[in-house]
Amino acid sequence: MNLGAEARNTIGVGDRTLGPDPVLMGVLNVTPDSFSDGGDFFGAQAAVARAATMLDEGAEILDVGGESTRPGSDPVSPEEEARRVVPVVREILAERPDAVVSIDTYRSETAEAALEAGAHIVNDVSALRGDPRMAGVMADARCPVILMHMLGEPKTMQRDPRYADVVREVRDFLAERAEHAVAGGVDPEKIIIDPGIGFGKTLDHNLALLYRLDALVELGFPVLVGASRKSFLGRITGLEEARERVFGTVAANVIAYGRGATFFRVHDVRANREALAVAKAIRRAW
Ligand code: PMM
Repeated sequence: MNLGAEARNTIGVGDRTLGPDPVLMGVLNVTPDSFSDGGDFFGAQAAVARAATMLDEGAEILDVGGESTRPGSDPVSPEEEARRVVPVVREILAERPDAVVSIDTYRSETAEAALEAGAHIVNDVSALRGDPRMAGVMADARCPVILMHMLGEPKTMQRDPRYADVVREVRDFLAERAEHAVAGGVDPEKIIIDPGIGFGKTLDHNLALLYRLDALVELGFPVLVGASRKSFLGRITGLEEARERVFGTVAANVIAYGRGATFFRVHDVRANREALAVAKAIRRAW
């Protein structure tokens, strides 16, 4: 699907427009087992404090997730997921009414509950495959939706992932999922696409996708990249501790921006904001 002759790099959220300048989405995992913040922010109060810090550091979106999708992780029940995220969404918006909140879920019930609590965007790592009701919920809510590529499922996705041509397959998948969303009533102008760094991909697959991100941009949807602290960066730098992978994250995001990405899902907001501000200034000067 190619909906516009030009690459699009903005998205409307209510009466606001996000992009074309780099937009940082701060990660707020409300889980006891998420790989990179290790449960530090489990509990609504700690999560809200972390959200405020990320907003102050320059995050434009907060991505609230209640189920870890790290490789090898097990799903939680829908009830438990909603119990974790809904109070956090509500509390963030009570304290910071101008915040833009996305909900990281593939379940329509969780998405509905979070939207009801004030969330603005749905971040669906299954690209509407996880729940047949999701497209309809998105269409009714008229909210932006992030469609991410994943090969397999979190429990097993890192067991020998294979592609004949990873860039072409990820691009074709995202084009097909966008068509599915639009057929289900989702406004094409509300779709963001994401190559799903680390989701059923080897180191080489991740590198190819970051380097050839322009092939996704050509589909005509804004592109989000979630490279932050991921294990492929540890493979390159030798850093086993996820929280130490900040410099590698920044490098990946600056390259991705140069290749046309607009949205960056990150844990370390300030480092990425400063680096992307410099990258933006250089692009403008050219
Ligand atoms: N990565 C994770 C979770 N959700 N959502 C999108 N759209 N893109 C991603 O790359 C992505 C995501 C896993 O990382 P985490 O455990 O650090 O949140």
